[in-house]
Amino acid sequence: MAQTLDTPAARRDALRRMLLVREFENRVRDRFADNEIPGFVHLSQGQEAVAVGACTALTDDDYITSTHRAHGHSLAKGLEPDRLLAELYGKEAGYCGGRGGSMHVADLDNGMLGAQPIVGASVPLGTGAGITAQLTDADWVATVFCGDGSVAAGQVHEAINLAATWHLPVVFVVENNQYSEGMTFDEQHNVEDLAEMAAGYGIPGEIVDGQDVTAVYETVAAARERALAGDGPTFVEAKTYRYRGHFEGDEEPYRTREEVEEWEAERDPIDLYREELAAAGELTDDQFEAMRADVAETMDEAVEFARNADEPAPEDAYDDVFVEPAPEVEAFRERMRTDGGDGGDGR
Ligand SMILES: Cc1ncc(C[n+]2csc(CCOP(=O)(O)OP(=O)(O)O)c2C)c(N)n1
Repeated sequence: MAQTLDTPAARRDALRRMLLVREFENRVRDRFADNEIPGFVHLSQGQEAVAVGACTALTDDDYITSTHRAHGHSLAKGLEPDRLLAELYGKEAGYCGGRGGSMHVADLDNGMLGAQPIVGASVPLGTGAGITAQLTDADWVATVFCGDGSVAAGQVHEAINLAATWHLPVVFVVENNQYSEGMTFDEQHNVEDLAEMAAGYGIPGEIVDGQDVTAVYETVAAARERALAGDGPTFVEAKTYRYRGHFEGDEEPYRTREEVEEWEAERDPIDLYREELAAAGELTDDQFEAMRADVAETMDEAVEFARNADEPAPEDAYDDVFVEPAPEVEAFRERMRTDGGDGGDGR
């Protein structure tokens, strides 16, 4: 069963999940600045309503694929903050045993097929999942998260075109946060709305306010129904904004501080939803403060967990790098050898 936003409790829960993403990334920002977290981190603060709105429309059986900016999607899909943070710390208790870090986290148990640091790579991965769903008559869909910059990559068009032509059960959610690394949207695209491109694939293109969790939820829920009904994919463009630099340490020469502050003051997805619930009489100040304290406590515990978790053992470095070929693969190779082919091993 998908979650909903149909009751006051469900709506408060969505607000809490947005707060959790925000606070998770506050901790990542600070701990990374203190050199506790290795590698690179890309924060999605400002974009919480897209992750939470979209994943609220999904069931536990649905799959998502994600990008280098994956913390929000992961938490919204159900990954626990302590094990996700442990992954960023490179610890054995992390979802990938500490081998993936922020940009490669995956957890099949929660339907998270993986963060993809190669720009655009989340899209063919999601289309591939859609092929699996179609071939197995599954009752789940694949939801792809990708950025506006990725839509300039060739593999994205190939994958969306294939999904459209084969009517695969996929929902493409393009998070248009208006920048791709150091480039503005206009420097990279010759259209005003990416959703216009959907016409070229022959699928619906929806534009949604990515700061409005309800709007994202409703749009993705409808796209999911469409996909499940066999009517194929939808291209959803969520207009949003990221508050932090492209990566932590980015000097952001491509935009002004005033622009960032204006979005934070006027279009913050958490403030907007909090105000909406308060106006509807569904959330008091005390309830909100209790929620914030609860999230802070969860994150205090997650930081302690990640800090104190064990490092992976050096002798395990090659674990999970190579897989034993499945019996079908061996049978296929044997057949190729017998038939005079290359056996599938490239020789
Ligand atoms: C194929 C490839 N080219 C370039 C990069 C470097 N790079 C990483 S993220 C990024 C920008 C992506 O922009 P967008 O898709 O809009 O996502 P956002 O960072 O805005 O969330 C670039 C150019 C990369 N990782 N992979």
